[in-house]
Amino acid sequence: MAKERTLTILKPDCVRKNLIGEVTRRIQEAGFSIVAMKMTRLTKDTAGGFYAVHKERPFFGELVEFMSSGPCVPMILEKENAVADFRKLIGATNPAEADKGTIRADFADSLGENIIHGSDSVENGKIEAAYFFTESDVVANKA
Ligand code: 3AN
Repeated sequence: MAKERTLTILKPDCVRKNLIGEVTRRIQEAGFSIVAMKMTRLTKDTAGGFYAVHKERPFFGELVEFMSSGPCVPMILEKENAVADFRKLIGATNPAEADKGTIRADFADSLGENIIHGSDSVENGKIEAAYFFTESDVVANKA
């Protein structure tokens, strides 16, 4: 199977709870390679653009507030079947419905503040990665 890339964000609640290390450890233990990573803070505009598909939803304002409320840690991850395997590792959007042992089941407080993002397709992963990284930020490209 060919290698795939997915975009994750350790969200502001993950950073506030001092869980960057633990969540990153789980990601690496599950076989994902980190090929780009940084700590940054989204503006309301950038957060709104990132979640533009949810613009009409009632929770959009809350989501933008939360995602711009503090630093976050985006990463590009690489692995075979990365998109689906990563969604499995993080668990359902609502932590109350997430399988036992998933990152969201173990660490997230609520549907709105659910610790971590994972792309839902390779195509969206590329679009999302462009919010944070240029191709030259990806270590695999630097021989
Ligand atoms: P996922 O991040 O699991 O792909 P999406 O794309 O459906 O989930 O939702 C994007 C983000 O919007 C979620 N991570 C969550 O924080 C937030 N969200 C989704 N649904 C709700 C909701 N009903 N109320 C509050 N926040 C929500």
